[in-house]
Amino acid sequence: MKTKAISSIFVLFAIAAGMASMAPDAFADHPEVAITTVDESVFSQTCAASQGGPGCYTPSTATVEVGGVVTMTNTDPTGVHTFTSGTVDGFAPSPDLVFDSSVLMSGDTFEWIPENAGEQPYYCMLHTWMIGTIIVQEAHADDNAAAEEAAAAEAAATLAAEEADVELMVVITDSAVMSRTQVELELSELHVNYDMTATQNGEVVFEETGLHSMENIATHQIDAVGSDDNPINVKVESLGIGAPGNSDNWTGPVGQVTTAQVVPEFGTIAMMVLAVAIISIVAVTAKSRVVPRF
Ligand SMILES: [Cu+2]
Repeated sequence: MKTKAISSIFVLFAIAAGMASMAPDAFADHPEVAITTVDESVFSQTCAASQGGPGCYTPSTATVEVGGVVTMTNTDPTGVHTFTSGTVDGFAPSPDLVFDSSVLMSGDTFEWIPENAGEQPYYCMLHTWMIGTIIVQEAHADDNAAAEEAAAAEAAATLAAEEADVELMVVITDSAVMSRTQVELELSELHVNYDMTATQNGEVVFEETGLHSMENIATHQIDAVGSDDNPINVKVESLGIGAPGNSDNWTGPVGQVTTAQVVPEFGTIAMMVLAVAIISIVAVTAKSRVVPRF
């Protein structure tokens, strides 16, 4: 449990450090920007932010001005990629039709000239773990007055986003299935990212970080069964709400902890097994009665 808390603090530091390093960049002069693909991202997902990587496009967050040129090049020698505007939920892409390079062979380039300021997400149609963001700013954002204005607008937007922040409710229920426990999380929001830990007698019986639930219900199997004497303690810690791997854009509470003590009732399957077992015992007892005793 202690380790968990410490690692969450590290995550917070990492996010804060990431934001700090991005801030000065956001107001620099970017009439044009070049984006490339990470080598071997065709078959390796290790570049993906959701896997702890730096992102499968370089840079994964690029900044450009309205009217500037974004040059997108497939520099990955091992295969084909696309730069397609829109978002990906898990493996389901939602193109927004702002731009689409279509399939780029290795070495091919596609250009896009943004017309409107704002954040433009994009992904690879062929490898949905490849996602990136282009931040389009009003031209002359390097001008001091404009930069201050932009900073003020961003601060206001951040405040508005915080005020509009969704509340997250997590309900933990469970049932014993054979010799395992099925924990069901009922989440008040879609696309919740979270860590889940379960301990029994102080021992960790389940620990997974960076989980994502697209639905309002998520189920997890724990290789242990709780009892009144030996309950399982389940802890769910929210990391934010949003598409996996895109933690910069996540909303909602970070570090909200929901705990539950799990002492499962027998699940349906366990009941059936128990019933069959009782019937067999009765049958065996009945049979053994017929066996003549000497
Ligand atoms: Cu790709």
